[in-house]
Amino acid sequence: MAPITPYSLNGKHVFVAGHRGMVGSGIVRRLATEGCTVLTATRAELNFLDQAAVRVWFEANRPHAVFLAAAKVGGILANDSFPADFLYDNLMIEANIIEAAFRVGVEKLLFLGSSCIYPKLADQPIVESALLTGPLEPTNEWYAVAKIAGIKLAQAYRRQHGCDYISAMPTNLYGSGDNFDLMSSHVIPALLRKAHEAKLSGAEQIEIWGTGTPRREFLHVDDCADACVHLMKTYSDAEHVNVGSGEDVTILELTQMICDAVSFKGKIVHDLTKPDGTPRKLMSADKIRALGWHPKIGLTEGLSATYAWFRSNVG
Ligand code: GFB
Repeated sequence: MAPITPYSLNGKHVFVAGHRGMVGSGIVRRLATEGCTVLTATRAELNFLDQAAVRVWFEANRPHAVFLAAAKVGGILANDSFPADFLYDNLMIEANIIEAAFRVGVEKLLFLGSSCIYPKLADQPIVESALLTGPLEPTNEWYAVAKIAGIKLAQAYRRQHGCDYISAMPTNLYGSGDNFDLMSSHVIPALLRKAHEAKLSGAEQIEIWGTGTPRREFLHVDDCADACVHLMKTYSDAEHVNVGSGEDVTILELTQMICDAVSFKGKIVHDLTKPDGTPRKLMSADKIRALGWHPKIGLTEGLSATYAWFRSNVG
């Protein structure tokens, strides 16, 4: 690993691309204590798919640092149903922002990817060097290919132009600001909503997708935001860094924890017409731990906090 090059955010203008999303809003909250000026742009103000507009925005605002948290995201069904959107939108967003950042001399940029970049059957826990060693999980290969391209863009600008661009690969994230729409969401918001609505209506059961046997690793968005700021300040190298808790649960175990958080006591049944996705994707947390970071919010605590947020803001 290259020697650490500390990068201070104090006094800097820091652009959070995607500040209305779950991760972007978490990063904005986390930056409040860093002494920096946070720059944001709503979709109405700046369309990241529009290369010319992105260049104009960067020339006008000239940020020192960029968190690239803007992306088209969704759960397993959304990924499987809209492959063109997931590939095209994510390629354009990252290419436009990275090139515009280079043109105005951004000092440091952190690109956010996803654990689905790894081969479907990678050895577990998955180490960073497993990238591009095997075929991808078919339900989300389009999104994965776009995110792999983002990592490679950051590496290419580092190699050709000496840019200090780094990449973080978070595991499955959840928390305040999540998407609770049942067709497009990830598993945690979907099951929180299903259990909540079943409790309110007095239903005897909730339905989960698939067999419940896949294993997933989860991280609260506030931990992810903290990790991103930590990496921005302390990491400077070409290889991406896994951002996870280092622990996973089966979807059935997760469902039981969610039923407990919601106090829903009914049965769990399965919709086997829906996909399971990859059987397991537990990432190795060794690298980020060696960089001095570890998560602070356990899954039980995080699920309760997310349920409280859902009840105040959505349900
Ligand atoms: O969170 P999720 O949609 O994403 O699904 P992936 C995780 C697991 O939960 C799958 C099961 O095995 C689902 O079949 N599951 C059970 C449910 N019930 C439900 C439900 O009601 N809704 C949902 N959504 N799932 C995504 C990728 O994969 O993970 C993206 O498609 C991205 O590219 C993201 O990487 C983090 O973990 O399977």
